[in-house]
Amino acid sequence: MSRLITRRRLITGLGYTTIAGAFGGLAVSSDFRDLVLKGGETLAYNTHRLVGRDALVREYSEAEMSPDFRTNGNTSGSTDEWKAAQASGFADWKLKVSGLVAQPGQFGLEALKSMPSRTQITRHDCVEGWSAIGKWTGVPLSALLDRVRPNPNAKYVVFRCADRFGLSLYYESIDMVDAYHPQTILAYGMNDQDLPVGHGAPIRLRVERQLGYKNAKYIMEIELVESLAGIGGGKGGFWEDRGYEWYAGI
Ligand SMILES: Nc1nc2c(c(=O)[nH]1)N[C@H]1C(S)=C(S)[C@@H](COP(=O)(O)O)O[C@H]1N2
Ligand SMILES: [Mo]
Repeated sequence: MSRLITRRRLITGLGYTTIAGAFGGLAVSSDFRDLVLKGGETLAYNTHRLVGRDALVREYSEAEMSPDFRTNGNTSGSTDEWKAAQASGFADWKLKVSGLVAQPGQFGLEALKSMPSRTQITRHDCVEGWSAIGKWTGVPLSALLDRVRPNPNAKYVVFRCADRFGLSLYYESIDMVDAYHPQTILAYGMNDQDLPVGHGAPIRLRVERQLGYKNAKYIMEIELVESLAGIGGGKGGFWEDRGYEWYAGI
């Protein structure tokens, strides 16, 4: 088991830090890049499931929190629906939950806040090479799923967001193992405040065993599906459809 972990660390480090950095300045064949990144993807995925479906990532102390947690990607929602909700302080915003569930529903912020909550101080790692430690408060996704009761054939949770790149709204997906992981939360708070607009208000995903781009901001709808084939370009996320790996394990 320890050899597995060591290899995982090695390859993860190579895949996301050294190699990613080297790509900035070097022309490396895309076949080689795919080999390294896909190798890391498979290994991290298998390790997270073999070593422990519920293995927790490290949590930090208040003293270790980053004084500045930068924003990245879009820093605001852009749909009319999101803008109208923001204008009302998200008082009339509702998260829709649909797809392969026994009890589809809509949940306002107060409803989400009345469910069990979890606060965690974790490190966010962006594929572009920066990290920051922040405190997140939200409802465990497992608690919300318990309310809507996924059908046995539900295999992925898809997140649909309110911000666009070009014509496409941002979207992401995770599997049921990460969906029920204890540190996977829909965060409505950051660093003891309401989640700021730049960081994804009113709610964003924290899926702590994966890289930054999996942590969808500006979530409007959650859909449970059996296959990712019908979502966007079929690879399970906005960046995945543009070449990033779907399982972005850290
Ligand atoms: N909806 C949405 N979610 C998103 C993004 C985005 O542009 N739109 N960017 C991703 C990327 S690449 C990162 S690193 C983090 C940035 O989160 P932050 O703005 O809170 O730092 O959000 C991720 N989730
Ligand atoms: Mo990122």
